[in-house]
Amino acid sequence: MKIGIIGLPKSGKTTIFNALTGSEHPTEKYMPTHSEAYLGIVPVLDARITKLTEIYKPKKTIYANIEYHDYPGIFSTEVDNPENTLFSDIKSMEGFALVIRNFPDSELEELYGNQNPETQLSRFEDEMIINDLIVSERRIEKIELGYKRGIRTATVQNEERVLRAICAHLQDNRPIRDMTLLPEEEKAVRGFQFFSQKPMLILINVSEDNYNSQNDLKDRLAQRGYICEVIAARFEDELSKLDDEEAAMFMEDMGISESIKNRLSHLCYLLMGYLSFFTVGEDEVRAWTITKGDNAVTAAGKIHSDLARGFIRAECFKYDDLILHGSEKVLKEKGLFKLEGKEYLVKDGDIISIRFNV
Ligand SMILES: Nc1nc2c(ncn2[C@@H]2O[C@H](COP(=O)(O)OP(=O)(O)OP(=O)(O)O)[C@@H](O)[C@H]2O)c(=O)[nH]1
Ligand SMILES: [Mg+2]
Repeated sequence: MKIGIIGLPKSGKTTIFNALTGSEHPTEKYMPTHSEAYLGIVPVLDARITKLTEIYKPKKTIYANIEYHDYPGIFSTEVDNPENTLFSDIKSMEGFALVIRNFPDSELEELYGNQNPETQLSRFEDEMIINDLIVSERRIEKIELGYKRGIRTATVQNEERVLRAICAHLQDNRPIRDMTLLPEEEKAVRGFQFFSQKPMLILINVSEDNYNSQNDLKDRLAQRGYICEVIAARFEDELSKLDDEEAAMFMEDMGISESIKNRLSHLCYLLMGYLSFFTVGEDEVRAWTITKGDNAVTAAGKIHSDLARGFIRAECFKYDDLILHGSEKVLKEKGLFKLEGKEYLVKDGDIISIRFNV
């Protein structure tokens, strides 16, 4: 899963990235923003995989992971050229974590303005919307030029229709992610990788002192449909450099239940509507990521395209049942070991083995 950490300049993106990845990129206040994104791969430490490793004692354990890309501060002045390379890189992300500065710092406020969190969010949403609008309007103009030259296929007409609906929605100042697009409509415009179509979670970066006083803001954002998390970034960065025992002590003081790594992993799965299924055996215990609503063939295809092509059945049992009853043998006796067909919708925590023939 690829998540882009984005936000206005000096909102604390790199501080959060360092806390997530254990890296030590500079976060100097007066330094010009970095020109390239930092990339970090963070394993999703699913406790179920750890438990399955104890049970199966495989040669290899493979956790899922999240690729975080920490971008330089963007949308700082005006709309950039939509074809700018940084933008196209950002557009290749599956989802965004938008960092909002809500810690007091008079120097940063003087340099970058003292905008309240909701103003920062609107500013970001507006910039995304304008950008998407420019891209869709340009494409419509090109399509119209094509019509004049006699290029009028059903595919292009369909694309134009969807783009016009998108433009109307954007002109209403609403992000595309709020639109309900049919699968074929979504497919017609997928190539544009619109900013405002991507799922976006909000990270409110606060000082340690204000960590526990953000409930009103959280509620207001939740009412608007955002998933958000309060983060005392500098504190979390310091925590991530401590050993587990020491970190646990400080976390308890602050009322932080889990490491920032784990909290964000949960939120990213929730944001993207992803779930995990597992494969187990002597060789390997492994977590796989799919989208809620994916069927057994799609899940098989994640493992290998041959498994999807030659799919016969999925042998399937549930992680929770395995833990409850102790062994695959008991599950079989109790009828909790199922053979599922192509249309079976894979659930979070399913343990699957694909029968196939190619
Ligand atoms: N007090 C306080 N300062 C913070 C916090 N997070 C970041 N800062 C400070 O804000 C400044 C910028 O932090 P960065 O993490 O580099 O911010 P950024 O968003 O990556 O900045 P750019 O990439 O340049 O846009 C630094 O001086 C940090 O020390 C925080 O949680 N509390
Ligand atoms: Mg940065």
